[in-house]
Amino acid sequence: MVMIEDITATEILDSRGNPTIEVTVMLNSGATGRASVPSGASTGAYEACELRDNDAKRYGGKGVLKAVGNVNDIIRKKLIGFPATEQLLIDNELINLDGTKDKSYLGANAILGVSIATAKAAANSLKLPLFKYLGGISGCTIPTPMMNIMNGGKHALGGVDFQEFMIVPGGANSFNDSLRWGSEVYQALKSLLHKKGLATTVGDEGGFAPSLKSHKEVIELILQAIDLAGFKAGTDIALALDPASTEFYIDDKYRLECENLSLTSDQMIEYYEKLVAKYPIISIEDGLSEDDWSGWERLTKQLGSKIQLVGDDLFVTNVERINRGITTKVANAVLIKPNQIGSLSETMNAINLSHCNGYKTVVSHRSGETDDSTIADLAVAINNGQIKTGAPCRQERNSKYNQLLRIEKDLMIQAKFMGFGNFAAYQANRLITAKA
Ligand code: 2PG
Ligand code: MG
Repeated sequence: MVMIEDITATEILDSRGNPTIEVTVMLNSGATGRASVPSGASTGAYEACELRDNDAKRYGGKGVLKAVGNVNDIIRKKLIGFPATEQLLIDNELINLDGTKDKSYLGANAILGVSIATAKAAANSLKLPLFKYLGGISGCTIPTPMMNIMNGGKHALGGVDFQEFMIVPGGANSFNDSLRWGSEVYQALKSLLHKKGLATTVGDEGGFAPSLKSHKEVIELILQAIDLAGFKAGTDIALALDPASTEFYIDDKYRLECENLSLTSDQMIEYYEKLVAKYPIISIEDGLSEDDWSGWERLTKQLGSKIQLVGDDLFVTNVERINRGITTKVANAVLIKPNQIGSLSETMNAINLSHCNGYKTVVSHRSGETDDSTIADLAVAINNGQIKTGAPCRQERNSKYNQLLRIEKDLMIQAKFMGFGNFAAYQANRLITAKA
C-alpha cells in the first residue's frame, strides 16, 4: 500500500496575478502529485469558502498564507501515513478535520489542493495517467469544447453584461478537429474585429472584449467569424451562453446596462426565448440568478425541452442544491467546478447524482486559473462529454485543451468524441431545426 509521506503547500500566482495555493503530496513509493487551485470572479454565494488572509498589507488582502499554513501544519500532521489510494477516506478525514459546512476553517482551497494532489500522487505511483486512475477502463470520451471567445460581465469590465459567449464546434469528428475549428473561428474573429476598428484585447478567459452595445451584436459578430472561417453555424458550430445573471440581478430585476433594460424574470425568459428562436444556441448557463428558483422553474418549462440549461451559481457543485433542482424540475445540466465544493470525492458525488437523474454535466475551469490541467482528465474520466475552459488562447486555458489533445492521442482508437451527441437529444433536434 502506498502511504502519504509528506505534504507541502506554497503560495503561487494565478492567471489574474492573484495568489493561490499549490500543494505537493509525496508518497513512500517516491511518487509525488502536485495541484494548484483556481479562483472565480463571478463566484456563487453558496460556494465553499476560499480562505484568504485579509491582510491588506499583502496582495491587497488576497494572500493565501493561512490556507498554506493549514496544509503545512494541521492537514500534514493528520494525513501522514494515510493510504494515498483511499480518496474517499482522505477526503472525509479532511472534511471532518475542517468541521464546518462551508470549509471555512481550513479553507476549501487548502482542502481541494490536498485532495487533488493526493489523487495525482496515487496515479503517478500506479504509473497511470490521471484520467485512467479516476475513470478506469470506462473513461474514454474526450469532451466537446465550449470555447468562450467573447468575454463580458465581471471578466471584462466595460464590456457587455453577459459574461460568456461560447462556440461549440460539435460538428467535428474528433477533439483535435474540434479544437482546430474553434481556434480558426477565434482567429477569424480577431481579424474581423480588427477590420471593424474594434478592440482585440482579451478578457480573463482569453475571449475578446470589445465595447459593444448589445448582446445580439456580439452574437452576430461570432456568426460572421464562423462564416469567415468557412464553417456553418448551427451544423458545424453551435453557440452557448453564460450570462452569469446573478451578477446583474439587482433588487429583483435583471439589469442589462449595455442595452438599458431592466427586466423581470418572465421578461428575461422571453429575452432568451427570442435569442434561442433566432440563433443556433444550444446551451444557456445561469440564465437566471442563484436565488430565483421560481424563475428557474418557469425558464425550464419554457426552454428546457429545446436547449441545455446549466446551473452554475445555482447548484455550486453541491448535492443539496442539485437535489433541490431535481425535485423542483429546475435546469437540465450542472456545471462542475471542483473548487465550488472543495474536494474530489464531493465533486464525483455531484457528478453521479446529476447523471443518475438525467442531468448533463459540464466540467469547468474558473476565470482565475493556473497551468493545472486536472479538469481535462476529470472530464475524460467521467465521460460527460462537455468541458468549458475558455478561449483557445492564453496558456492557463490551453493547458487543458492541450492535455485533451494528448489524451486523445494516447487513447488512439479507444478515444470517443461525440460532438453534439453529448448534448441531449433535444439539442440534436434543435440543430436539425436550425439547419432547415
Ligand atoms: C463561470 C466561471 C467560469 P468564474 O461563471 O462559469 O467561466 O467564471 O470562475 O469567474 O466564476
Ligand atoms: Mg458560470
